[in-house]
Amino acid sequence: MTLTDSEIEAFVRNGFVRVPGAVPEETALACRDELWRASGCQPDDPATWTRPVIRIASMSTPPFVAAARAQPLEEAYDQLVGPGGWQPTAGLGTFPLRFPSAEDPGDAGWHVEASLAGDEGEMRVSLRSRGRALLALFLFSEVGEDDAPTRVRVGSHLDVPSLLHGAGEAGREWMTLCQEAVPASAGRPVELVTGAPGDVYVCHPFLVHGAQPHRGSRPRFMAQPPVVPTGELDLGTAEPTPVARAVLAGLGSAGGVGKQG
Ligand SMILES: O=C(O)CCC(=O)C(=O)O
Repeated sequence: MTLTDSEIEAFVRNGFVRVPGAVPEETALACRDELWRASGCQPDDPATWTRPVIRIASMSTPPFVAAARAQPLEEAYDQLVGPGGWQPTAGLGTFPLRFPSAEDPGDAGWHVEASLAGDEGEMRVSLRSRGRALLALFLFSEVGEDDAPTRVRVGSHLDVPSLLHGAGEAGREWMTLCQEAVPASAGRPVELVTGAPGDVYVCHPFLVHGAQPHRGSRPRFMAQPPVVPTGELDLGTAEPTPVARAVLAGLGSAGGVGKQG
């Protein structure tokens, strides 16, 4: 298995676990090369890096399929969400590519990820995390402290469940939830998502995180796809998954919650 018991406990406590080399380096570098081509920029010509961030929606060519299906990750998902609790994907989505720039990228605020769409198409988040089992942060370039590593608030996933409790299956509108989750987690320590191509940070769906401007010299390439669940979190079972245990811990509840959440 990919994760040790103490790594699983750290995931429950901190809201994320790093899986070094989850994707083989040659696969991660093949992904990076494809992302360069998709960006329209040249790796060896900084004059072509004219924007602080370029977002690429999704990629499903063989290296991305291989990255999404990397065995250590699938094992980690089984350990955190439960076997059969998540859906395999044929590729990866949302790549924020960040380039050295004095310009504000305009998208570096703290937030939790949205999980589901409401009746009006608006983005929402629910206590049982309908639509999102996990957030995965895949590194496709070397990322040091100056290279716009994603910032994560350690333990902030524990601050979110009480904001969702009582909101029912439809949960809450994403932006208004973030407006409360961000101040609620402001005192949490911050860690940076640094590492090597092929490292993946597997995060709790409620982890508060944010981008930042790139102050270094090497562009930062990553993906931040959801891991999509097959159902909703079971918070009433005698054996909750690690993701559900963290939600219960956030609620201060050892014995589970009622069916409506
Ligand atoms: O680019 C990053 O470091 C994180 C981006 C992010 O959190 C987002 O776009 O939702």
